[in-house]
Amino acid sequence: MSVQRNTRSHFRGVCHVIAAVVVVVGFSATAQARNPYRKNFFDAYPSAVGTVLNTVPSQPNHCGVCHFDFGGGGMRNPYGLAVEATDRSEAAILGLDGDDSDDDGFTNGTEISDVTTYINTPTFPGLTPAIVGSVSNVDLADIQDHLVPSTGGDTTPPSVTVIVPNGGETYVGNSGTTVQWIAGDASGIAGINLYMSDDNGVTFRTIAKGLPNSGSYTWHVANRPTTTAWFRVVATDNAFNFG
Ligand SMILES: [Ca+2]
Ligand SMILES: [Ca+2]
Repeated sequence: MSVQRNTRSHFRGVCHVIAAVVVVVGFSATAQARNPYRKNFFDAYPSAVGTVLNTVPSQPNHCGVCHFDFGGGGMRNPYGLAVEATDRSEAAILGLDGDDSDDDGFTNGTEISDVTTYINTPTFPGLTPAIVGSVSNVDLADIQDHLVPSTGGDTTPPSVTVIVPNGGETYVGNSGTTVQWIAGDASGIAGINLYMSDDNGVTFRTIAKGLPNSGSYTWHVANRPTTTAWFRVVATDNAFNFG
């Protein structure tokens, strides 16, 4: 199929995240073992008590500071892994204050307790827009504005340039091809979503979501012959603007 240059900049896609239902055997024993560490966290950061880190409408008194499953148990997020590697005492938790466990550019302490600089404090020290799709047993709307600190000053969408394909290419179905883009933003790029249309831009299908801004991706082209295909790259910045 041939691919036309996509010059549209507005965002059409809607995030659909399918939350996995995880059955945890022996949950009550896990919960009992977990409570002291949860208490240690809020003793270390008393300003976080009563905030989104403590409780959200869809999962009151959740365990989402450390676990992808907000109900508790299962795989830890990057901050949870860092806590797990210590003795999980209040002092040990405070010892992680200067680390950036989730690698979003802000230290754990800044995310949890800097209420003067940012408008959405606290943010989750173990979650970023790129990995928030891994959470379960919570309504994403409860937490999506609390992933990365924001000053609220950036209303400018990211700049995105599609490099390959940029028009006229022919791809063979059921084979892999490398697509490339360049995206940038003053607040930093939180994630990249890729879409394609095989009906001249009327509807778009998702190719991939939540990719790092690496500039390239191997797209396995579906075997749906068309001469009116479009390729779209959507970047999200850390202030939640789309471009
Ligand atoms: Ca961080
Ligand atoms: Ca974060």
